[in-house]
Amino acid sequence: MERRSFLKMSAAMGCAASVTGCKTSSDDANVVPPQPPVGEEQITWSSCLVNCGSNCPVKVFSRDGVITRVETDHDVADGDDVYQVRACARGRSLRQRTYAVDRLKTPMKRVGKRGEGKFVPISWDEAAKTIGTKLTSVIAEHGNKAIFRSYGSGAYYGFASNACFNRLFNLNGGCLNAYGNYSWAQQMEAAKHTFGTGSTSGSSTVTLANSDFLLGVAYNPSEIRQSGSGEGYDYLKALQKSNGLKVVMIDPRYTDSMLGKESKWLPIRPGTDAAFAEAIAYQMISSGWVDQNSLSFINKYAVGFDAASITAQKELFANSGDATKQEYAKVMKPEENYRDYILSQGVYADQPLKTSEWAEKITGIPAAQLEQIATDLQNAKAPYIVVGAGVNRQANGEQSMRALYMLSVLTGKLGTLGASNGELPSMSGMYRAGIPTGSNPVKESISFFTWSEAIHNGETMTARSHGVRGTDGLDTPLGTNIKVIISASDSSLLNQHAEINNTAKILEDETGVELIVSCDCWMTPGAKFADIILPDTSWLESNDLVNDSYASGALGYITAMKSAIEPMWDCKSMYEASALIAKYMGCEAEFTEGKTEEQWLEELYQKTKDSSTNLGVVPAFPATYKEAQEIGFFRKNMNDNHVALKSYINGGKALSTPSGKIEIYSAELAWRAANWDQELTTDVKGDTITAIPQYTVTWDGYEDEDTSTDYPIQLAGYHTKGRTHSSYHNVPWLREAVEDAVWVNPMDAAENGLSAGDKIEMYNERGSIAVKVRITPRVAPGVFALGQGAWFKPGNTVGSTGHIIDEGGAINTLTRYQPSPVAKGNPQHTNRVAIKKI
Ligand SMILES: Nc1nc2c(c(=O)[nH]1)N[C@H]1C(S)=C(S)[C@@H](COP(=O)(O)OP(=O)(O)OC[C@H]3O[C@@H](n4cnc5c(=O)[nH]c(N)nc54)[C@H](O)[C@@H]3O)O[C@H]1N2
Ligand SMILES: Nc1nc2c(c(=O)[nH]1)N[C@H]1C(S)=C(S)[C@@H](COP(=O)(O)OP(=O)(O)OC[C@H]3O[C@@H](n4cnc5c(=O)[nH]c(N)nc54)[C@H](O)[C@@H]3O)O[C@H]1N2
Ligand code: SF4
Ligand SMILES: [Mo]
Repeated sequence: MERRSFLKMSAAMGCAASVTGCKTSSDDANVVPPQPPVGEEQITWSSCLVNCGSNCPVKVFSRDGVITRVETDHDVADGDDVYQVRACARGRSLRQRTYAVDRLKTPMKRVGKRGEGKFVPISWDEAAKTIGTKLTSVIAEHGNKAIFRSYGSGAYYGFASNACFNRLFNLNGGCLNAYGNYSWAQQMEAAKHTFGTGSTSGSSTVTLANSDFLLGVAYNPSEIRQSGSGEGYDYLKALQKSNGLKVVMIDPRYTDSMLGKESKWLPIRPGTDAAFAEAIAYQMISSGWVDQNSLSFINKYAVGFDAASITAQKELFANSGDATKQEYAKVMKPEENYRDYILSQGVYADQPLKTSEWAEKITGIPAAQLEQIATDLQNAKAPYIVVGAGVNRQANGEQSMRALYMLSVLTGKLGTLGASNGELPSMSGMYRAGIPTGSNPVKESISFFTWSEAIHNGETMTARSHGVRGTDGLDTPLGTNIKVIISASDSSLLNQHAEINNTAKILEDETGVELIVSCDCWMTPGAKFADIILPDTSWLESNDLVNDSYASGALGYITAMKSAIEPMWDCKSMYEASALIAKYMGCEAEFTEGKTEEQWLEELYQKTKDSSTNLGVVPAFPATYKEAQEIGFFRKNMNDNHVALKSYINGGKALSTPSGKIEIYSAELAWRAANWDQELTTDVKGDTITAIPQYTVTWDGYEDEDTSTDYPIQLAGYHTKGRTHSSYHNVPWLREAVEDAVWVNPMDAAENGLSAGDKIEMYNERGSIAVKVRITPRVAPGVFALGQGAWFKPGNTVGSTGHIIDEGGAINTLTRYQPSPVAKGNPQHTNRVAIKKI
């Protein structure tokens, strides 16, 4: 029997035997390939396409159609220009992931209740027909806004990516758009309203070598950019090249970005970064340093430091002839300026002084240390300030990010080589042509985070209430609820979205979403909520063309992926799946343009090859895609040397803010504050919008007295080395290498009678999880820290607040669905919990 038919048959038998479909446990040992490999060894190139920002190439060894091992790139010697792109432990575990026991093997349809996880195998034809027919009827009845493709960052590069579904939708009138993202929602708004940028325009990491002071807030490139050539590598190289660089890191956890590389680690209480920034600003302003040293810079390049600058800008807007700016002018209040706020004078006279003693009580950082940072910033010739996205995933993270960005402005050193403005480092990459998606005729767009609410409230959601974009006015509702969700390479359907128990309830209700499709490779917690499951081919079974990703550091690259093995079982690529559905929507010919996958790849390769960005790649691109696959991997140093705001400060190019300047005072935010809903009940305490950045006491924050008695512990989330989000959770090697245990400071362990390895229930009003304890001084006292992304796995026990205990330990069982004030983004790092030994 041919190997492919053997696999197909064993899959069909396995699935048909029980109505529950294929095995779903993520803990079991993995399936060993059913035949011992014998033939000649083949080496092919593939790539790890998770959303970690790197897309590392991997070398796949196979014999007789069976993958035998996976290695990293080590094909060149490490030099200054080109060097190895070493995959991390995750990429190197791809064999286990490919042969995982919970691989989806055939299309399936649900037979039990939603979420119960009972499925039976069906044919691709039946699956495609069901989906195509439903899409057509929902579009006819509710319009295209009722169709939604959820986030899906699990495998989003390449030709056969979930962009194929967008192409399908756009050929049929489009779908509901989403703006923002789970990564950077709040900081993108903060950067837009400060620098007119998207939050990734900081100075290139390589320029850090020219700095004399690094202030890294929640900055953790060593763990979140683990590629051997990514941002983490650039960070290490810059530290090595630098001369006398002082490194101060602010994080509740002692991360791998420190481990001796830092001059100082100052553990901070989660969500208090704005207070941290304000105390430093207070020192710099009240001491007269700003007046003597940077005031002329601030007056020239920024608006909002004092009342006079706001009055002048107000006047300019009022006389601009631009209707929007004239509206802004009406709500601008010069008395609400930064200097008065920081010094607690004028309209802010009733506020406590923002001294370092004040901030010490809030942040947990000693007053003397805060003062030292102010002094270091003042003395630095080129202060490199960088704020990681951990801060933006906090309640009112917009305020915290803006408050921190201010420090770079106060130094007056922006535009200098070695200095940076707090944004994430800018990075460029090589160009890669992808499948054309066409344009979406639907104009309306919701915040990515509010999709779960749009299932029942889409009809009434507006710009004023939910930040809906693309409608006619502030109070024009979106007008439609979401009726179909295509969740492709996506776990935000459940595991990665906030408040899992709430999301599950919304999804279980079949009167809400009428069709949920999951296109994945594994039986994930979210896939269990699907009505139809489409099994995708995994990367090692795919031919594709991908580039580096958004944080791959100074090196750019292209991988011409070649499948090491035939697609297993009855898996089909997202391209094939979309094309089949297109057939049932009457647009197959338009979808495929009559081309095979091979022809598409050849065409996209030619476009990629001819792009001017890609000139000088090593080795040179060969003539055809097929030849490129034989070489596999191409690299080029992009020579990044961006200096934040240089073109504005040294080149006179106006910023994209309404004033064209750095906005300490944002008139647009003043307008939003006046016009958007800001119902500040105790429940959403602190979710304010203000024209200048301000520290607020938020719900579930350190100073939130309403929840601190019942839930005394602040739980900080973070992105763990053992996974990329939920991806790779089902790889036993990685579960061993990076244990899913909650970090507890020895002082808290003693206070709560906890020993290493204890199992505890962590709970709040939203849910309960069971998790192991790891005792370590690497976390701030009073703060517990848990890596996000573990798979939700409800057990049989009811927890302390009436919810079934999640034995999987998914942090989103505890997080809250509470869109942030400006971005309507995800404050998933803000959590308060209580604990109980199990
Ligand atoms: N509490 C908390 N929640 C968070 C975060 C947090 O910090 N804390 N972080 C947020 C952030 S920044 C992000 S970006 C999101 C990420 O959320 P997601 O975009 O959902 O990312 P993943 O969890 O990696 O899920 C990707 C899915 O793709 C599937 N997949 C992988 N490879 C393939 C493939 O080849 N084909 C197909 N069809 N599927 C594939 C995986 O099995 C997985 O189900 O999570 C957010 N959620
Ligand atoms: N290994 C690994 N790498 C990844 C990912 C992954 O899941 N695993 N995900 C990728 C994706 S999509 C993204 S968006 C990025 C995310 O990258 P980041 O957003 O930078 O990652 P986080 O771990 O959420 O946050 C960074 C640090 O912030 C700290 N932190 C949390 N709350 C606070 C706070 O209130 N104040 C301060 N000062 N620090 C705080 C955390 O302890 C952590 O060390 O990582 C990418 N890379
Ligand atoms: S997870 Fe990221 S760093 Fe690790 S191999 Fe994959 S792309 Fe590279
Ligand atoms: Mo992300």
